[in-house]
Amino acid sequence: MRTLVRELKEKVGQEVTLYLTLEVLRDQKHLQFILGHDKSGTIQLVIPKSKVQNHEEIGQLLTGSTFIAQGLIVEAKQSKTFGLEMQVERIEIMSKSQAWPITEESSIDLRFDYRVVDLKSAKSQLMLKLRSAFEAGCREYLYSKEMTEIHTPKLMGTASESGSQVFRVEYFGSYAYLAQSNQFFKEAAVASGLEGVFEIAPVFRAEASHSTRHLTEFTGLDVEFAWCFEVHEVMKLEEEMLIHALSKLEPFVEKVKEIYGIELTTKPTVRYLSLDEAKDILKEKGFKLGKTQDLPDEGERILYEILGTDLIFVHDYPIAKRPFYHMWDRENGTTKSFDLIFKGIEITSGAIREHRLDVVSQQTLEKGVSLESVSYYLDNFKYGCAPHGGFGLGIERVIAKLLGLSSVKEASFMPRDPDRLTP
Ligand code: AMO
Repeated sequence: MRTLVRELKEKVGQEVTLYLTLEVLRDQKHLQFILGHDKSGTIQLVIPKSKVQNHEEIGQLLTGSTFIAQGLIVEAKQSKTFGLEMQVERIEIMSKSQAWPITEESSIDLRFDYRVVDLKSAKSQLMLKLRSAFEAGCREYLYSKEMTEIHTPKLMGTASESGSQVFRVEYFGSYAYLAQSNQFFKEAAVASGLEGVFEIAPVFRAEASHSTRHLTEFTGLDVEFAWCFEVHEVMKLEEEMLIHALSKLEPFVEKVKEIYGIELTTKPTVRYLSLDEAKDILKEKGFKLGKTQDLPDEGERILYEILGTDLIFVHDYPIAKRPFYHMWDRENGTTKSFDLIFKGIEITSGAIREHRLDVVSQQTLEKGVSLESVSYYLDNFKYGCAPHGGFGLGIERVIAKLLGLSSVKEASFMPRDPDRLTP
């Protein structure tokens, strides 16, 4: 029966079986020392050559090799693995690793070429676990709001948001498009009568960008819910979701400090600003933006530098900068929309949507989009749809900022960018 490393404190004086991966091996005249780990911790093994027949084969093992070890757990004050070690009686080798082609110091490109090895590093392991816990925290909050998780198609007959940034793939003698957003579908789910829905799924963007904030495939957390009327209701829900999810990362604080050398944000500070207010703050620092201008990436970063607030909700973007499906406020020339900036980078766009067929049709035309090209989307509103709003969040951007990663690519399991489709 398998014992986990974290259970060994209760096993002193007992024979146990461990399933391990080799970290380091030291081969001496009469003894071999191995540091091996499982998912729960690392333990030192001592192998007396006189007792273990296959010690020569063991001596050839390299980092990453996997094996099953049987032996006695004993106290050993000098052992760095919490004062315990195993006196090995038997080792059964499961797989022999070749020499690793990368180290933590290798270039980011080489590390991505060998992502399968890079994922074995303590940094990658922690990133993957933290990411999973963050998503679980968001899910937990959204379920508590009685929302339903949905899974929408990623193959589409037409481009989901706009003609650019879309991947076209061959589809039985014709073409299909990879979804750049689940906007149409999540609103269809609300129109169906589900009052709150969410999805955590891949989003495809054919952006020929080599920046540190863009992937061609990222993971979107999309939320949409009925019976909300003002953009503050949408922002509040997202704020609560993030505060809940980040608080759930508390158990990672120490490990993140040890492995990444940074303080993990589990209690973020929050601020709300209209876009005009944000521009005024930037103006004081000599960063001038016109009335209908958006915040450029640089502006987001500087705003964070000035305010020092983790989560900055910026609302009321001009009609000129927002799509036809947002609710417009014609009097002010703005939309009931927002962006959320986390530690200097946009992680979310959201809005109250226009649910009235005549109004959304008019806005579609004013944006120069033909009604025909969005006829399926407009069907959402032809047969009755409650007022609603929602947002889309990029998971990799959140994780990259939480861990101080150099690029969103490092927060992706196997990143996809204009130059990378493998491994
Ligand atoms: P938007 O296009 O702003 O909004 O996307 C939402 C969020 O997704 C993330 N994101 C990206 N992450 C990595 N690589 C990319 N290329 C990339 N592009 C976007 C960002 C961004 O804030 N339908 C709307 C959402 C809504 O209104 O509900 C939408 O897709 O974090």
